[in-house]
Amino acid sequence: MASSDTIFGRILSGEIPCQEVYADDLCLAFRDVNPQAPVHVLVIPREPIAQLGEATDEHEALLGHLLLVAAKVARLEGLESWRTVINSGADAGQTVFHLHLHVIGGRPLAWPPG
Ligand code: IU
Repeated sequence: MASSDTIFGRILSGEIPCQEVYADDLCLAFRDVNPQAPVHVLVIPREPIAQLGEATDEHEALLGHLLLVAAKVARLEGLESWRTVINSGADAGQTVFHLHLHVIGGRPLAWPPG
């Protein structure tokens, strides 16, 4: 499936609404519909990259930007500690094949994840 055909592509096009937290020319951040913590925000690039494992050298600046936006979202949400997770591939738990960074916080987080 092309990444632009995923539910996140439909959120980016405005076809499906979301609870937006932050947006700029390169990305969108919105609340996860099934939050795993008091704060659970997804940061997605507007460019439809299916998963981190498919990113290339030309995405270097974009990937750096997404990390900085994750930190910005954490600040906007008032988090001092948080976790950013990228699941790449089905066995890692990826279910939506449009690259996304989870920003999870607002409660103590255990390690390692399952
Ligand atoms: P994952 O890393 O691919 O497993 O994360 C996908 C996330 O997308 C997961 O936390 C879902 O709850 C979330 N999500 C969403 O926020 N809105 C949706 O319409 C769908 C999934 I489908």
